[in-house]
Amino acid sequence: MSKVFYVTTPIYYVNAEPHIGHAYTTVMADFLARFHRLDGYDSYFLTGTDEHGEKIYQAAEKADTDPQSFCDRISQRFSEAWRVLDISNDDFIRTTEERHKAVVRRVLETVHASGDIYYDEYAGIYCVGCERFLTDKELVDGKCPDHLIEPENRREGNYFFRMEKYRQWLRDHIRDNPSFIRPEGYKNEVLGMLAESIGDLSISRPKDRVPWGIELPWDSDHVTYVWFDALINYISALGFSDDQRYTDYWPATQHMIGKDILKAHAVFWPTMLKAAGLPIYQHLNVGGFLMGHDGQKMSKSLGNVVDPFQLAEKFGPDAVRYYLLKDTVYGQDSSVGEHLLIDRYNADLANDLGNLLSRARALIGRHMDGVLPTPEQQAGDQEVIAEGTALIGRVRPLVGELRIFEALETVMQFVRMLNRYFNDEAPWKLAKDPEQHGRLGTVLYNCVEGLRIVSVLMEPAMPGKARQVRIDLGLGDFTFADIEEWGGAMPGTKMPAEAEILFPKTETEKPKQQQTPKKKKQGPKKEPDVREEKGEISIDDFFNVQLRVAQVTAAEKVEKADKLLKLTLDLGDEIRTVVSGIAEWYQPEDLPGTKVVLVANLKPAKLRGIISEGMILAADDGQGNLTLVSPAQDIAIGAEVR
Ligand code: ME8
Repeated sequence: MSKVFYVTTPIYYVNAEPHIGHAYTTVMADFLARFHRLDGYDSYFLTGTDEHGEKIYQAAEKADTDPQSFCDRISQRFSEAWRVLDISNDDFIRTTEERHKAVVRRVLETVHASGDIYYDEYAGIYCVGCERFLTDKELVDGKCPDHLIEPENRREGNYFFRMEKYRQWLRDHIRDNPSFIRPEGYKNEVLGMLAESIGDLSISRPKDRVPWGIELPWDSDHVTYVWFDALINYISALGFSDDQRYTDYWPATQHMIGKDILKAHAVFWPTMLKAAGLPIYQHLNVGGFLMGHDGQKMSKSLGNVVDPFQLAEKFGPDAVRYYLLKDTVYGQDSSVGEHLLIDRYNADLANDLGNLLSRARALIGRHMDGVLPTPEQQAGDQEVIAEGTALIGRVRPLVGELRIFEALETVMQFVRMLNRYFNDEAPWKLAKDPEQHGRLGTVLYNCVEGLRIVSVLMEPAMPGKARQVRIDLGLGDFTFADIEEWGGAMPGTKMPAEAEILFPKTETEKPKQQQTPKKKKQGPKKEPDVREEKGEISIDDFFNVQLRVAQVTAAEKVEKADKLLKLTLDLGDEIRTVVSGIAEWYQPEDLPGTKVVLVANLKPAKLRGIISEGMILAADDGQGNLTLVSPAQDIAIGAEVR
């Protein structure tokens, strides 16, 4: 196979549990791995855990356990986290594995033999969080800006790697290969670092100080850990150097990291590889930080972490993945929160994508016996067809430049276009006219075919739900090569009769309703609230009313009730019956197709023997005029009115 793609995440420290920052980088890498797989690449994806070093040794001591058992336990937590988030890594490397340690010793021997490693006494300021000596310039208010701790003064005998020797070579390489470090801001940051001396890199610790590392092949009193150990995982996992995977994948390497470990990956790692006589990686992709509600970087040491397991349990792995990819700009910092996830989920997934699927399914079930019809395309369909087939060509370069949210937005724009097409063509109206049966079939076919293309493009972001879309439509799996042309959904395909709602709507957590009255009863006597006297309600009371856009699909008179009409309403994800007192103003035949606003969470009531599930809103001027409230512009059925 000629097209090859190798993507890696950082290997995560096992001194604490996985959090959403780790999940972010891993989901991003998984997106790319899956995207390239679907695009015909031989794609290989590596993640793993970084298990040696002082802080892990200390964490194990604190947990009153031996370091290896401690590492085993936390490393397992990372593997589990990635299963929960549907991460498709091909390998999981641990730095305490023998296959890794053997490669570290070999690389050390090579660089030592070439004279690029020497022994010296070193005195400097050391951050255990970063596991490296810092320079005074890196401090902010005397503290490490990433870990907010004061570094320690240290003096000890270390082995050093002659990193400075390779500075000029690295500068030239970065200048000659403008996309080596991306996005560009980080490239400039690294060039800034390289404009002055970078010094040599301390790569070992005396074993009597920290025993938890890999013994140096030529001096058993010293161990190496963290950078000279950890970075080598990217090649040890490929079976460096005689394994075919190393030969195949290493030249196509893309590292995904967070900006906190930029220097290690952009300066230490390429110079180490160069000194070992090895080719360097292709791209270093640098992500920004996810910040907590407090606006601070989420990190173990700051204690403001969000648990990716909990989010996935609540909203499903696909919603979490989609949110992380769609609501962040790669390379920049972003604030994350559950309410933002819910907004994104409801807008893109429940309203736009989920609704279209359930509406198309409902009509095919009702009018086509659940069988995908044969289309007879017309001029009016060409826009949708052209857009659908152009999509992969638009998305591919965006992903290539790591503009992931734009790539997903491009797909969502097409979903919205399909929704507009559905509304404009009004297949529920076509269904009423037997002569329009062919046209109805064409419109429904185009919606299904559009959804097929969307599902394939969404698969790297939401592997589970994307496949579910196709299962619900009776379709199988496809690659990107299968979505370059319109027509991959085979007419005659039978849809399953039953399907669960793809993205059930989810509500933002609101304060509990009964709290306010309770407080009033128990609290001391006070002046009546003026707003209560005026009949005002709190914002929470208002938020408790669920208003949604619905479309009337059928209307009829209620027997022996002059004022009542029985309406059938489509909310996208469900069909409701509502009895409404509008017969004086509306004829039943005028109503189908009209969009109305439904009070959706009203207790059902029996009116003339009919269960009415909600109320629709109408404006009444008190002078005999009444008009239904409709959205001013077209909007998807099911949309929330707020
Ligand atoms: O640095 N926002 O491991 P680590 C976004 N073992 N990404 C975040 C993040 C946040 N708030 N917090 C962490 C190490 N990350 C070393 C790496 S590689 C040879 C050795 C992500 O457990 C981000 O990708 O501290 C960051 O670079 C990585 O986790 C650091 O993970």
